[in-house]
Amino acid sequence: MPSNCSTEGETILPKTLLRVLSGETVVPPPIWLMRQAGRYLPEYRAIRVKTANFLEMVYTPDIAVEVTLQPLRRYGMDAAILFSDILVIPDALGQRVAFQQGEGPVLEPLRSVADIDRLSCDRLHEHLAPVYETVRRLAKAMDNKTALIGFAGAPWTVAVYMVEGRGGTDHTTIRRWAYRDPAGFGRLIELLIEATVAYLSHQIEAGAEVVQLFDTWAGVLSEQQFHQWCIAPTKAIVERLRRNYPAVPVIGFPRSAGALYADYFGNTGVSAIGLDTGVPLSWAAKVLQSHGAVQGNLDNQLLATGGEALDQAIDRLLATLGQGPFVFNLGHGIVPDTPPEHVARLVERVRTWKG
Ligand code: 1CP
Repeated sequence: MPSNCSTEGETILPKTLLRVLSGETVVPPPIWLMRQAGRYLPEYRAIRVKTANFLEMVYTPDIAVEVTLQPLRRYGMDAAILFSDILVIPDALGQRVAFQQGEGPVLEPLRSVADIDRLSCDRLHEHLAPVYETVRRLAKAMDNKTALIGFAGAPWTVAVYMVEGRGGTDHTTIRRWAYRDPAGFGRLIELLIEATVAYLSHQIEAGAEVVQLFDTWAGVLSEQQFHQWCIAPTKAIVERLRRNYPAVPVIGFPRSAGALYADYFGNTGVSAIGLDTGVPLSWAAKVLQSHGAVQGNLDNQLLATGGEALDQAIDRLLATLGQGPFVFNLGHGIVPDTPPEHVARLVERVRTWKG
């Protein structure tokens, strides 16, 4: 439980991110950015070229700790996010995952219930031990202002990669499977719920103070499928985490869910919600912020572009959402050609906002 800890007459306030996630309004709001570690930073690229592949970075605690801390050194963000990937779960369940240089992930696609039944949680923690070690080291490295965020992909989004075999598809195979054989497909979602609860619980035990569930492909689902494959599994994960870790906030990010954002916030039990770039700000302030904290949603392409339009968008976001519990972030991850100076300018502008 984040609390005021008094030591020798000095009061240490809880970290701003934790205050906001518990429903408080903080001026200026805390800021961190999705993909704040990554290829837009020259110091990341310097390490990346020396490593055989991306997963080796993730499974080597020395490297994963270093790249997690790089954006904190440059910008002093209010949170660190564990350097890992949502696809370590299929990898740990026994499905082969590869990342080729300059390309996205490639997986051997699941196409039948028999394929699902070949996967198992048996070696999950053994496989993910290096990630837990990274979290333990990061927890020790945090100062008293910076929160440590752990994460996982939400079941639907992880299933998209497991069934489609790669990113960038129109999700035809998985959506048709889910319609044709909901019981069979549901076994994959059940397995992912199990694995995700186990994985996030270990991250929390290792020192993660907040967890985020990335449902990047939530927006391709129809209303009925959204309830079945996005809201219900998320609710199951949140309930099970809450039972053991009632004080650890969960941020949900059902990207591109449109008006279904309201159903998601009302039904999953998440503490806070990540907004994609398309969510209208005044609607979010009125409909979503009354449920709890909101996080987002500056356009990552505007951050890459910079200039006056960037400043104006930052100010508009602060003016509209900064009056309530708000975490400044992007609507999706930083793109690799973003000039690092633009990020510095953004952080400075948010930090000097007076409300
Ligand atoms: O080439 C490289 O250096 C690898 C690029 C990269 C990075 C830096 C990948 C491959 N993953 C990551 C790290 C990562 N992934 C983090 C680290 C923490 C941080 O934000 O700094 C996080 C939280 C993720 C989560 C992730 N991975 C998501 C959900 C969020 C989102 O961006 O939508 C998804 C969908 C992935 C899959 C993935 N991993 C990597 C790529 C290029 C992709 C996307 C594939 C696609 O669909 O095109």
